[in-house]
Amino acid sequence: MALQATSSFAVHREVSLKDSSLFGVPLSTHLKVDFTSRKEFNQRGALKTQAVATTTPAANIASTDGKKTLRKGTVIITGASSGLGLATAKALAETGKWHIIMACRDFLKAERAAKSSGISKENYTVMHLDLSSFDSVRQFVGNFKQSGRPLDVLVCNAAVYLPTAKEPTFTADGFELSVGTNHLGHFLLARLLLDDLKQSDYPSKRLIIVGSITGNTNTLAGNVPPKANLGDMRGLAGGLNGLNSSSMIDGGDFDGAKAYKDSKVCNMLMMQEFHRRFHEETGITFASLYPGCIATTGLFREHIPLFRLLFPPFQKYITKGYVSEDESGKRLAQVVSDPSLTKSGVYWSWNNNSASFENQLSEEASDVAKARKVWEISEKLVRLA
Ligand code: NDP
Ligand code: PMR
Repeated sequence: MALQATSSFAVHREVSLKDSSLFGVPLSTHLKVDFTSRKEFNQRGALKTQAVATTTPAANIASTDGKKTLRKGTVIITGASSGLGLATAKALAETGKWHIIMACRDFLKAERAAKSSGISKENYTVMHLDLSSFDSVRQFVGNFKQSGRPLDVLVCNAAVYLPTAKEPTFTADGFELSVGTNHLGHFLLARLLLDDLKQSDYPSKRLIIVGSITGNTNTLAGNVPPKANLGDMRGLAGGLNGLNSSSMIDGGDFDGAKAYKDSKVCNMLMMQEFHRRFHEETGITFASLYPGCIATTGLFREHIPLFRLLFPPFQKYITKGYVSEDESGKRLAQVVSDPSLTKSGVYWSWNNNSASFENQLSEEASDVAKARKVWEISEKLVRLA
């Protein structure tokens, strides 16, 4: 078998919702391969790899009439098998101007998702990436590099959210799963692909890390307990392994919802630290965003059924923070390709008329010293330092 909002509710003061509960939930609580490593499955199901040599095309290609046209951009989107990532892949594919590398942990799910979204074959390639394993991240990067494709935009989008977990679970390398996947996996990926982005001759090269309102305590949503708080990062420095260190960044007891929000703070801090370290030298645009509350996605798969039933109408009719998957995909697609969104170091949000604006991050999510510290500790954890 050959396999080839937003927040019109944003408030700039602390709101205590410690004792609230909602919906009975206590609030405190792969390979279409046109690249390098051409992978096929042999009859026994094992992967074979053949090298296929390709050259990097220049950004501007002279057409037959002598006019220069822009080549297709290449964008890697992690977690493009559902939700925001898939909707973004669809929106970009529809323009005909992008080739999307769907970097996903489940090849068949991604292929099916691409097909059922109507993304045409020539516009995407599914490549295997499991962010909860550093080996997988390195293998993905190796495969991508061998493909000979340029890298114009990288979108760090994939995430897990484990709000009902009583005990922590861990990545292949022994880090608490939410921070290990959402932050550390993406941190390693982005660091390993930075040179490829740097080498791109595309008019605007970008590294986008998806953030969220719930990691920002300068908003009402960010004040729903448990609140994000990295503390002095003793748990992160200890390796988040739950053995000789806490599984939580701040050293506290495990709380899945907080671990997710903390991971989003790390995502937003890392976008800014990349900007400070590399924007001037490389010309890469670093950006984050809150796409709106996409209450119907797979992100909430681990939540209790009642929450999944009531969360969409609650966001639609009460907070009015709800956004459809299609609309969120258009928003992220803008951050990927809109010529007016080239400013670096920005956290984008959209108002109720779906107009983008530069949003303000919370004090912690914009703390320069914390960003440096998260960077330095994370470098050690992913074994880059
Ligand atoms: P989904 O669950 O629909 O999408 C998450 C994606 O991440 C899936 O494709 C999933 O793969 C993938 N993923 C999870 N773990 C891994 C892993 N170990 N390796 C590779 N891929 C993995 O959720 P959303 O679309 O809602 O979330 C996308 C982003 O949007 C996240 O960063 C989230 O924090 C952010 N966000 C979401 C909001 C919302 O309201 N939904 C609001 C604000 C931000 P698989 O399909 O195999 O499970
Ligand atoms: Mg929240 C003011 C508006 C607002 C917005 C825009 C969101 C977004 N939420 C808001 C308000 C509230 N929420 C209020 C007032 C409550 C308490 C009644 C509330 C509760 C709540 C819960 C229990 N909200 C949640 C949860 C989740 O489990 C979600 C979460 O925190 O995931 C980490 C969530 C979210 N609310 C949002 C958004 C965007 C989320 C989910 C996702 C995310 O940050 O990725």
